[in-house]
Amino acid sequence: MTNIVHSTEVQSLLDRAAGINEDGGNPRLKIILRDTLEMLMTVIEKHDISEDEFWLAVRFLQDGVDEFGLIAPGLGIEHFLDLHMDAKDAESGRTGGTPRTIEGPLYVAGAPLVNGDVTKTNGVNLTTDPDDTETLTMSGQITGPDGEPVKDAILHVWHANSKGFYSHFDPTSEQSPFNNRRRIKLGPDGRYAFHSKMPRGYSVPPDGASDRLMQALGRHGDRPAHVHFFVEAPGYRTLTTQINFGDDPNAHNDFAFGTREGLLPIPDRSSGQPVIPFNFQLQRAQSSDDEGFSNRARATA
Ligand code: MBD
Ligand code: FE
Repeated sequence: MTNIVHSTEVQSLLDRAAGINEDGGNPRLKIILRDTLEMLMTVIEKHDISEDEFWLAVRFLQDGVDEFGLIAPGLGIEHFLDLHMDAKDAESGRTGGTPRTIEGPLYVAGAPLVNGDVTKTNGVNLTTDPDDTETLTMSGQITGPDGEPVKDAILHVWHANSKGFYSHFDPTSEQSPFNNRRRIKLGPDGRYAFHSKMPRGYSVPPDGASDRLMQALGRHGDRPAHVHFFVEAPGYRTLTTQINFGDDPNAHNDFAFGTREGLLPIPDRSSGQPVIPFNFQLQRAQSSDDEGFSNRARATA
C-alpha cells in the first residue's frame, strides 16, 4: 500500500486547503475540516478508492441531500452523539434520570399547547384524524433527581399514525397539521396523561437514498413503533427521549439505533387496549442553556 497522506506534500496540501495559515476564517472550522479531510484521504488510500468510486459517492450524497436527516441516524451517527454526550456527562458526574435518545428528523415546532393538568383534565387526546386502530394510553409523572414533582413542565409528544407516517411529512398528504403532535402543559404535580391512535413503526421512503444505502449494506430501514418526547421545565435540563414498544418485531432491530435500555416498555393489553405507565426523571439545570433546546434546524408549520 502507498503511504502518501503523511508525506510533506499532502500535509502541506491539507494545511493550505483548510486555510490553516490564513488570518481570516473560523479557527474551529479550520482544524475540524483539516482533520476530516485527512481522515477521508486516509480512507481513500487505505481502500485504494478509484476516481469512479469517489464520484459515485459524491453523486449519492448529492441525490440524497433531502435524506441526510435519515442517513445520520441510519448510520448510527445520531446515536453516537448521544453516547458522546453521555460520556461527557459521566465524566462530569451528571448521571441519573431518564436516558436521552435521538430526536430524529420528524419533529415539527409549534404544535398545539394544550392544558394537561390531570387534576383538571382527563387525559389529552393527541389524534385529530380518524385512524382505525387501537387507542394507546400513556400516563405518569415528571420528577426531579430527588423524586420531587416537577412544576410547570411542557411535555412535547409526537408519533406516527397506524401507517407509520408522521403528519407534515406524510407522502399521502392525508393528515391534518399536527395530527399526533401536542405540547402538553403540566400542572404543579408533574402528572401527565394522554391517549392517541397507536403508531406503527416508521420505514424510510422506498427507493430513496436511505433505502438504497441500507440495501447496499444488507440492512433494512425500519424502526419499531415509538413515541417521541421533549420534556422541558423551569430549573431542569431539557430531555430528548422516546419510548419504543418492547413487543414490536423490530424492538431489538432498530435501523436508527434509537432504542435504549429503560426506554422499551411493553404495553399492558389486559384491558383490551395498549396502556403504558411511564415516568420521566429530569436532571437539574446547571445553566440556562440546559433549560433550552439544541439549535438543530427543525420544521415549522
Ligand atoms: C423516525 O421516526 C425517527 O424517529 C428517526 C430517528 C429516524 C427516522 C424516522
Ligand atoms: Fe420517529
